[in-house]
Amino acid sequence: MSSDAPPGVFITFEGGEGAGKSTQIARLAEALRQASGREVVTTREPGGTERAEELRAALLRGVAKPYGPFAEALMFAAARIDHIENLIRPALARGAIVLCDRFSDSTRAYQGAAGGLAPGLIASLERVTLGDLRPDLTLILDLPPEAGLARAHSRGEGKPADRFEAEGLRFHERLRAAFRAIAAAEPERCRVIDADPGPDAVEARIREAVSAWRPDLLPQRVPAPGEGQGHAA
Ligand code: T5A
Repeated sequence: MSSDAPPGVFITFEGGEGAGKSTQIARLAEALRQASGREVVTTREPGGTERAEELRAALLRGVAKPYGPFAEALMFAAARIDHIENLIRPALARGAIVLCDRFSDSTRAYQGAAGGLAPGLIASLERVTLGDLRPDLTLILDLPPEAGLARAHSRGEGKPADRFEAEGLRFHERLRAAFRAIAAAEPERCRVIDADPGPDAVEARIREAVSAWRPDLLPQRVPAPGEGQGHAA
């Protein structure tokens, strides 16, 4: 970290397919820029750097699928290592707020809980890939998988489903349970956000969660005079 930079802040967004992460990251980034005046970097996994984006394209085409979940997890890890070293750590060292669309919890949920890799193996891989880096806050966007898949399909405009969207409903139900279990196991780091309502309502819930966590980054919204108060009889 440069001597006068504030400590960087690392926030990850997680959840099933089509949960609304990209939509909400853009909104939170704008709110944080305005409220804190700090540099806000938005990025995603797999991807975020040129080399990791190349791996992303291969992963979403299903190139690693025939090799099994362990090989697939290694390929996600390879993309993550490049992303951490070349984008995330430098941004945090500059004092930026980094908002990342998916991170290591996705490996736990997709390749671990839903893909069948043993938790010990996932934990070892996480240790060597992340080193001492951990998200400061993880927002888990939670909604029934049918709703998320319908959103992802409607946005796809006739494009075929990618490697993971094409998995059956049971797979997506296991994912949802896995993300909820991660939140229950690490309540200090994780907040579950109901992602079922419209984008404005979800945004309000996310702002509330971030404000409660770090009011210095995003102050609580001051209610207008009379707003939220009951009427006198
Ligand atoms: N993966 C990833 C692993 O298996 N292991 C790993 O370690 C990692 C890092 C990435 C895939 O890789 C897997 C998981 C994924 O399958 P992706 O395309 O990035 O692929 O997949 P998603 O992260 O699921 O991205 P999506 O774009 O599909 O979903 P988002 O970002 O959650 O949703 P968003 O914001 O794009 O919204 C989807 C549609 O819904 C609308 C939007 O306008 C959009 O059309 N929408 C809403 N509609 C109604 N109400 C709301 N509240 C809405 N919010 C958004």
